[in-house]
Amino acid sequence: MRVLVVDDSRFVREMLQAVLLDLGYEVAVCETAEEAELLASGDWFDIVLVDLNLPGKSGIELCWDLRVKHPPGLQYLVIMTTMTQIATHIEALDGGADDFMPKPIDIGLLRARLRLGERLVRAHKDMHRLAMTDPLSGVLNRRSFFEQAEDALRRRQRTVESLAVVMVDIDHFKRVNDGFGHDMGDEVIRQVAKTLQGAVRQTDCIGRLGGEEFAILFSNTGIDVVSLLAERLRKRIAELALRSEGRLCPVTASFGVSPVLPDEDAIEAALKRADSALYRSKHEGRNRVTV
Ligand code: GH3
Ligand code: MG
Ligand code: MG
Ligand code: MG
Repeated sequence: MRVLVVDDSRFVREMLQAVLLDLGYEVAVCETAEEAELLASGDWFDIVLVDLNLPGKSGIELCWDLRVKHPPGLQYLVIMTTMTQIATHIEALDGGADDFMPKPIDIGLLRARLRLGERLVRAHKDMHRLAMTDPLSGVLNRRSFFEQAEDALRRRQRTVESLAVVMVDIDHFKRVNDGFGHDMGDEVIRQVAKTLQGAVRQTDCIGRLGGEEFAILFSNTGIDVVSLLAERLRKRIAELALRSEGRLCPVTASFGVSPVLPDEDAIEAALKRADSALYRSKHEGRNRVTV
């Protein structure tokens, strides 16, 4: 867990930093809301401890801005203040803080707040992961594949970074279901997904777009290399040798590959081209890669 401390008092910063490091947190400290926003724009912080009175933008305004600008994750934001009026506490909570902590800081109370923050952040991360993942195969579901692809396209530096998509469709999958049963069909989907996942980098995203159909977005990889990778994946899938009650269940998949062109800011057109290439793979006899 990463914690950010924002306080214009050097004493408070140093004290909190020492306590938090001692508790095993990764810690960053700064003096102003403006510095905090700069840090938060480059790094993710799970818990932010913010002094109410800061020079310039106030602690409450900072909480609000952190909330608005970093919507998908959950940050546990705590306002620290010497003010004891209920009205200040209400203002802090309504302004985007999750909690407040009286100053001078009581270490026992701080630790309890941190435990609460960790519980909330963990629960949110678990939910987020569940919402993103296809439960059968463990890869991204259709919605989050498109979301992540969109992010990757937005982030890319068009002049230097090449992106490419690969569509994968299991061949004659109906025969698997019909000949070996639906459970074996599910197992084939899982094994194919595992094979795909085992052979690509963390930065590439894999999604299950439909029944027995997957898409992979390769970042920073030229089309020639992606074609070779697809060929390697094709081979690995054909070599799976899955058995059901002693009977060998043949599994192959067809692939279609397309670059994402430098002027494209959405992934749909590239997926469509990859799908046409996949269609040619099917047409020409399946178990092959077409670019
Ligand atoms: P082709 O080589 O042309 O792709 O033939 P195919 O039989 O794989 O093609 P088709 O798309 O017609 O069939 C896909 C089948 O996948 C139909 C559907 O019943 C089955 N299916 C879809 N989702 C699941 C799933 O989650 N589990 C299982 N076991 N079967 C599924
Ligand atoms: Mg202050
Ligand atoms: Mg199929
Ligand atoms: Mg299909």
